[in-house]
Amino acid sequence: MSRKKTTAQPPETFTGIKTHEVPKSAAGFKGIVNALKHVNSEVGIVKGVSLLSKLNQKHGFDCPGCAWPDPDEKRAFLAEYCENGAKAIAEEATKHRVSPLFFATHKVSELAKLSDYEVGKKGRVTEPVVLKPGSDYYEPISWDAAFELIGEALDQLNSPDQAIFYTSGRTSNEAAYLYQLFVRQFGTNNLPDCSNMCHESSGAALSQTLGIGKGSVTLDDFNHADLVMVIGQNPGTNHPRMLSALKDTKKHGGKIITVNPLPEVGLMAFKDPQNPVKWFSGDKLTDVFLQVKINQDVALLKAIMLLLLEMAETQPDVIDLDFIKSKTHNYEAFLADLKRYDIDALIKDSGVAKEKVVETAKMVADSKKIIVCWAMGLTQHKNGVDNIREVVNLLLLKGSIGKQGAGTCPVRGHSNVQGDRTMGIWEKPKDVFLDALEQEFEFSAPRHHGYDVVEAIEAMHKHKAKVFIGMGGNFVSATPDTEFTAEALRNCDLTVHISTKLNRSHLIHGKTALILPCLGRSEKDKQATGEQFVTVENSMGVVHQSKGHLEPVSEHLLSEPAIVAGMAIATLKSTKVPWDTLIENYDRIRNKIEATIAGFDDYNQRVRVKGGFYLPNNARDGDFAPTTTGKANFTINQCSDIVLEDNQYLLMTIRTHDQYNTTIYGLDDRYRGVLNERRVLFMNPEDMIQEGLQKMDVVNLIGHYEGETRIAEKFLIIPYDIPRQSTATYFPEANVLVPIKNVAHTSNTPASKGVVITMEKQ
Ligand SMILES: Nc1nc2c(c(=O)[nH]1)N[C@H]1C(S)=C(S)[C@@H](COP(=O)(O)OP(=O)(O)OC[C@H]3O[C@@H](n4cnc5c(=O)[nH]c(N)nc54)[C@H](O)[C@@H]3O)O[C@H]1N2
Ligand SMILES: Nc1nc2c(c(=O)[nH]1)N[C@H]1C(S)=C(S)[C@@H](COP(=O)(O)OP(=O)(O)OC[C@H]3O[C@@H](n4cnc5c(=O)[nH]c(N)nc54)[C@H](O)[C@@H]3O)O[C@H]1N2
Ligand SMILES: [Mo]
Repeated sequence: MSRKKTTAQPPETFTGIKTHEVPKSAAGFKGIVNALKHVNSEVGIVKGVSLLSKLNQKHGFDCPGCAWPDPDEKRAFLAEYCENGAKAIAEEATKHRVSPLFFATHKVSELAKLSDYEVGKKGRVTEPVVLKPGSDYYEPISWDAAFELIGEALDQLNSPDQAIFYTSGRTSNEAAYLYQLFVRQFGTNNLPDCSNMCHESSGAALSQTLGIGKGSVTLDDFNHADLVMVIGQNPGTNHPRMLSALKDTKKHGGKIITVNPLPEVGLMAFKDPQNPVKWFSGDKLTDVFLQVKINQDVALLKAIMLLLLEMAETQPDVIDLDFIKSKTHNYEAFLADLKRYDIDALIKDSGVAKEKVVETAKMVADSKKIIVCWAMGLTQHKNGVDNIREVVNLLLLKGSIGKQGAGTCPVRGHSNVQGDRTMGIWEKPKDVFLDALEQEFEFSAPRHHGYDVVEAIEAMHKHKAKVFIGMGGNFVSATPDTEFTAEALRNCDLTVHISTKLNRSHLIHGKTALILPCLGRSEKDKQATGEQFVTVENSMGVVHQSKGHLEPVSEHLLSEPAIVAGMAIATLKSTKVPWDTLIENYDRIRNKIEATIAGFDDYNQRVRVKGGFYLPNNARDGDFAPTTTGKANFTINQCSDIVLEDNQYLLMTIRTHDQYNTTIYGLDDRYRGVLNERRVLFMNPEDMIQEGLQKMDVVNLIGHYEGETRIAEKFLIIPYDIPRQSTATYFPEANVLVPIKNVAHTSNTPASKGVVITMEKQ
C-alpha cells in the first residue's frame, strides 16, 4: 500500500521487545520496587522519599496522577500513594532540565523525530522561549515580551472566535477560573479541554438522565455496596488506589463484576502495597469476569436487563417499582423498546458465555445497592453516550441511586479535570454562570457556544482559527488523526503552550511558537503575600487544598494563575478584574469563585478544614429535579452499528502501565507481559491463525473509515486473551489511525476505542 510519508507522529521503530507471562496479581512488593526505581532515576532517592511522604496527605499536595479521592479520615501508614502516582511526581520533580542552552543546541525539526518517551525524558523547561517564523531553534524571551506577543497576536484577529484556548485537566481551580474569565472577557467561548476526549460522553449522558454531569457516589459508598460493576476501566494501572476501595467492598461482603475485553490483572487480584501482610497472598477482586467484545456493552446490558425483567415476573422485588414510579420518567417506552430484543441474539453479539450473563443477572437481582464504575472503555465509542445511558437504565431499574452504597461512578482521568469544568472551562457554558460572571465583573460575556476539541482542530485546519493557546496538555499527541491535527496546528499564526515538561506539541508548531514554563503541583508557589496553596476537585466532588513544598526547578517559572494574569493584562483593552491583586493572594481568587459559582460558600474557610468539603450533588441526594422532566430519565439506546468484514478488526487504543497519557514513563507494560516495546498489537490466537500470523510477526495497521484509509507501520503481534475480532494497542502511537470525524454522537468524543482496521504483513 502506498502512502504519503508522515511527519508528525512518533517514529515507527522498534525498541527491543521482551515478553514474560502475564502476572496473576497487581501491585504488591513489585509495585513498590518499581515506584522507587522510577523515583530514584528521575529525582534521586532522598528527595524522592520526602516527596512521597507529602503526597495526598492532608497538608501535602494533590497527586497529579489521577482523580481518585483520598480517604475522608484515615490516610495510609506508608503515605497515600501508589506506584503510578509515584511515577507521576517523579516525572514532574525530575532532575533533568530543558534550558536555553538545550534549545540553542537542538533543532526543533530534529527533536520532532524523537519518540514521545525520548522527548519527555528531556525534562522540565526552565525559561520562557520563542520560536520565530522560519527559525529552527527556540530562543529565550522575557515574560513581558512573551505576554506582549500574545496580546498582539490576539489583537490582530478579525474575531475573538479565531483563537482557541485549550485546557488539560491538571490545572488548579484558581488557574482555571482566571483562564476562562480572561477568555470570556476577550470575547469567546472557545474553551475546549481534555474532557472532550475523555468523560464528555459521561457528562452528556448523566446530565440528560440524572440532572448532573458528575458521578453520585462517595468513597464510603464502596463500604456499603452489595455489588460493584467495573466496566471499561483498568484501575490497576490508571487508578491504583481504587483497588483499595474495591478490596473494602469485598471485606464488607460485596461482590465485584468486571466487564472488559481484557482480563486486566489489577482487577483480577490485588496485593495491597501498603499492607505487607498481603504482599504474598493478595486479595481476589473480581467474582465474575464478563469478557465482552469491544463496543458490545449495550448488547450485554440489555441482555442482563431482559433477564432481570424475566425474573421480576415471579419475584417482583428484583426491580424497584416504587422507585421507578415515584422518581423516574419514560419507563414504559424504555420497556417497550427493550422487549423488542432477543436475549440470545444480544448475548451472542456481546461475545460473553450465556451462563456468565445469567450468573450476573442473578447477582444483580440479589443486590439492592449497586455501584457502576466506568472509564474510557465506555466513553470513547461512537455510541459512548448510549453506553452510559444504558448503565443508568440498569441502576434505575434497581433503584440504585441516591442511597448509601449505590450510584454512578465515572472514574475521572486528570486530577482536576472535574474541577476545571466546575470553574467554567467549557465551550458550552450555561447562561446562569455567564450571568453571574457579567454581574461580578461588569462585562458582556459571549453567549454563542465555542469549539470543542474536534471542532477546534477542524477550525484550525480550515484557517478559521489562527491562535492556539494550551494551558497544559499535549494537544498534537493526545488528539485523534495526528497528521491532520499537525497540519491544523502548523496553519496557526501562533501556538502557545503553558507547560511543565517538553512535549511533542512544542515541536509541531504554528508560524510563531511560545513555551511558557510553569510551576508544577509539587512546587512552592510564592506570591506577594507569601506562599500560596491551590484547590482541586476529585472524582467524587470533594474540593480540597494542594500545596507544593519543593523549591521550583527554576527561578524563572511562573505559576499558572500568574501566567493567565500576564496574558490578560497584555490582551484586554478594558477589564474590571483586578488581575494583579488576585495573584498576590489566591484567597482573593477563591472569593470571586464563591461569588459566582454555587456550592462554594465560605470557600476559604471550608477548604482550610482538613480533607476539604463536598460540593452539592442532586443525584447523590436522590433529587432529579434539574433534568428537563424533573425526574430521572430512562432512555432508549442503540447497540453498536459497526459491521466488521471477516478480515477486519476493532481496535482499542489504551494505556500501558508505564505512561501518563502522552507522557511515557518507561517502555514496559508489566501487567500485560510486554517489556521494552510499545509498538505491539494484542490479538486473539485464533484470529492469528486465520490471518496466518505468528507471535512477533510485524504488521502495518490500516484504518478504515467511510472509504478513507490511514496507516501506522510496524506493530509486533502478541497473542493475548482477548475476544475474536477485538484488538488492542497503545496511544499516542495509534492516534494516526483515529479518524477526526469518527466521534460519539452528542458528546463529540473521538472514538479512540472503536477503530476499524485490517492488517498488512511486512
Ligand atoms: N498511570 C496512569 N494513570 C492514569 C492515566 C494514565 O495514562 N496513566 N490517564 C488518566 C486519564 S486522563 C484517564 S481518562 C484515565 C483512563 O483510565 P482507563 O479508562 O482505565 O484507561 P484505558 O487504558 O484507556 O483503559 C480502558 C479500559 O477499557 C477497556 N475497554 C476498551 N474498550 C472497551 C469496550 O468497548 N467495552 C468495555 N467494557 N471495555 C473496554 C480496555 O480493555 C481497558 O481496560 O486514567 C487516568 N489515570
Ligand atoms: N487514542 C487515544 N487518544 C486519547 C485517549 C485514548 O485513550 N486513546 N485518551 C484521551 C484522554 S482520556 C485524555 S484526558 C487526553 C489527554 O490529553 P492532554 O491532557 O492534552 O495530555 P497529557 O498527556 O495528559 O498532557 C501532558 C503534558 O501536560 C504538561 N503538564 C503536566 N503537568 C502540568 C501542569 O501542572 N501544568 C501545566 N500547565 N502543564 C502540565 C506537560 O508538559 C505534559 O507534557 O488524551 C486523549 N487521547
Ligand atoms: Mo482522560
